[in-house]
Parts: sequence; structure tokens; C-alpha cells
Amino acid sequence: MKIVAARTIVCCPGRNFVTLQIDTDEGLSGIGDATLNGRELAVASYLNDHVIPCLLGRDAHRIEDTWQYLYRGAYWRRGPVTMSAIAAVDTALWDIKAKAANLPLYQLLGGASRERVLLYAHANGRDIAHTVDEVARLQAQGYRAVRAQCAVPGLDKVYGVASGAQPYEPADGALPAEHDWDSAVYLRHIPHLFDAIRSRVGSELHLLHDVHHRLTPIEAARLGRDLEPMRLFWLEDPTPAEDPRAFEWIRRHTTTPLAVGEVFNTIWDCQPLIEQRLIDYIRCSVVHAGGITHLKRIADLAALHQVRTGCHGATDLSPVCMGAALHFGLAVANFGIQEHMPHSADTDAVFPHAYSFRDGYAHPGDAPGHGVTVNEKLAARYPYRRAYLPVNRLRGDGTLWDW
Ligand code: EZ4
Ligand code: CO
Repeated sequence: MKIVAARTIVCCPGRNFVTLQIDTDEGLSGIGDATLNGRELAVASYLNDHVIPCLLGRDAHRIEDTWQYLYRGAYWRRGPVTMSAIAAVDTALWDIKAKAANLPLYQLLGGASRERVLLYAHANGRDIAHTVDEVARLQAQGYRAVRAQCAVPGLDKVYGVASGAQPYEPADGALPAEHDWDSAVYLRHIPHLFDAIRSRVGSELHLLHDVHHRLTPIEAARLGRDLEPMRLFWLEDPTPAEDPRAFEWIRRHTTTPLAVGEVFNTIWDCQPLIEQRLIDYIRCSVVHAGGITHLKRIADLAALHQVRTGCHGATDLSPVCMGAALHFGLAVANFGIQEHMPHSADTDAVFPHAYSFRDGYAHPGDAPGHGVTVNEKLAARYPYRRAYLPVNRLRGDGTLWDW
């Protein structure tokens, strides 16, 4: 089965998405997500200008060989742009192979290891009382796990917290917005938040929190220790992970489980954290970590060290990525949890999909392939709009900080 055409589809049904479609001489087509938030056109160019010419005429069934060809052949290995482009090709080829077999993708990944995929939802609030209400509302909807983020008193805008009644979208400016940060205020505030949440929702609900890389290792250790009585499911991105040894400091002081990896793009980023058991959940996604082929390799390394998966699933990962992630999550032995932030109605209309959400769980559906398609006519009605993730500055003197 030969690849005869491939093209990128860029659209903005509320936010930007880049999708790769691959067509074959047997009439089967597949799609993959190539969205890199705030840098979308760089991946579109990487695909259009550098990858697509190499795909034409190749055997669509040779997924592993194509992965190695694009990874090794580039000479310039790794990086989010390259790996998102490779991921899109890989996901589209898995979609085609599963359609050719007339099977849902999870059957090709070893079949279902579980009935359904555990999700965590997002609760955001303008203060502690509001956030507690939001967590309780999601619990009442049937969610078994909820991530809670809360505005911090005195800080104007905080990354990861929605303002007003708008659904939360971090890439919100035609130029990067500027947010405030103050670690001391945050460190005093968050334990009160989780104390209040636990008192309201009881001990069974899984609670998660995302630090968004904003603490130093010793500050993160302090937060992990202060949160121990509230029994978190995980504390995410407590400190920037470019330096894996920073996590030794956190681990030395706390038993709060740690999750890292949404900004990683290869197994090499994950290797020290996993092999030294410095984390409990690996957050790499299908789109940003080289597709199904490479994510499976990361999960297998993680399994050796009792680390479980916790795939990134924010709304800047398209429904195509969500579909692929749910097949992966249903099949992989060491699945942990899947992030779920609902896409807008406009986005769902552009990307019709077989997956469904119920009672805090998801199922990828049984359509052949990954079960997600793109309505190109509708997509064309939503042209690309430049949008950036914000930067973060310390309150007081305006020093640039981590997110
Ligand atoms: O900052 O998806 O856990 N989720 C997150 C997200 C990420 C965005 C970046 O594009 O941290 O909000
Ligand atoms: Co995160």
C-alpha cells in the first residue's frame, strides 16, 4: 500500500490545530495531530517543506521503518517541532493500518487491558470557596479524579487558572501575555486549598495539582510535604525538568507522588527520571512525543520501573490526539490516568470522533482506525490566528520566571 499524497490542514475552531492527512493508493487515508501550541506553523512547515516530499511512494504499512527514517534521517534529532511532525506521520500510519485491518487501533496495540480509561477533569476557581465548589460539581458529574487550580491572592493572572466564566485556554494573546508570580504566597495558599477540598469531597476522590514548573526543588519539596495529609494522586511539574537531578531533592523530602513529561518529546528526556524512580507518572503525549510508536517505547521503559502513564490531554492537543491517546490508554499495561479537558463544540464539529466520555471514564470506540476524522470544509471556515502562551514574571521586580 503506497502513500500517494499527504497534506497539512491548519484551522482555528476557537484555537489552532494542525492535522496531517496521508492518502494511499488503496483509497485508505489516515490523520495525525501535529499541533504545537504557540508554534503551530513551524510544525506545518516542517511537514510541508521537509517531511511530505519523503513520504510519497513509501509503503504505508512500514510504520517502524518510517519512524526511524524520519528520526535518524533528519540528522538533527529530537525537539518539539521535529517530534510533533514525526508523531503526526506515525499516528496517521497507525490509523491507516488499523483501517486496513478493519479493527479499532487498540486491537493492534495488544487489545484492551481494561474496560475503560480513567480520566481526570479540571477545576479552576477565583478563590478557595469557588474552587471547592467546582471540584464538588465535577465529582457530582461522576469524575473519579479532579485537578484543582486556584487564583492566588494578590497575583493578577496565574497560569493554569481561567479568568471569568471562560473555558481555560492558556494561549490567549496575539503576543505573549504577562502573568505574575510569587512563590511564597503560592506556597502558603495551596495547602489551605487542598485542606478545604478534602473537607468537602471526602477521602475517595483523587485530587491532582499542577505547579507548572514554577517552584525551585526545595520549595517543591516543601509543598509536597505540606500536601501529604491531603493524599494527592499527583503533584505535576513541581520544578523545571531539564535538570532531572533537581527531582532527587524533592524525592528526598516527600512521599507525594510526582508527575512530569508534558513538555518532553523523546524517551531520552524521560530516561533519568524513570530509571532513578524520581517520578510516579510520565505525562508524555502522542502528539509531542513522537506518536504511538515512540510513546509505547516510553511506556515500556516506565513499566520496568513501576512508573505509570498519565498522558497530557489539554485542549491544545486536538481530538485526533485524544482519540489516539484513548486507544493507547485502553491497551497499555501500565496505564495510570488520562487528562480530560473538554474541547469546544466548534472543535468537536470539525473533528467528528468515535470516542465517548461517561461517569469519569472514556472509551475510544470501535470504529476502524483511531476513529477520529476531520471535516475539511468546516475546518476551512476557521483560518489560523496567531496565539501565544504567556510569560511569567516575579511580582515586585518583574524578573522572568518559569511558567
Ligand atoms: O500548559 O497544554 O497539564 N496541563 C497543562 C496545560 C499546558 C498546555 C500547554 O500548551 O499544563 O495547560
Ligand atoms: Co501540566
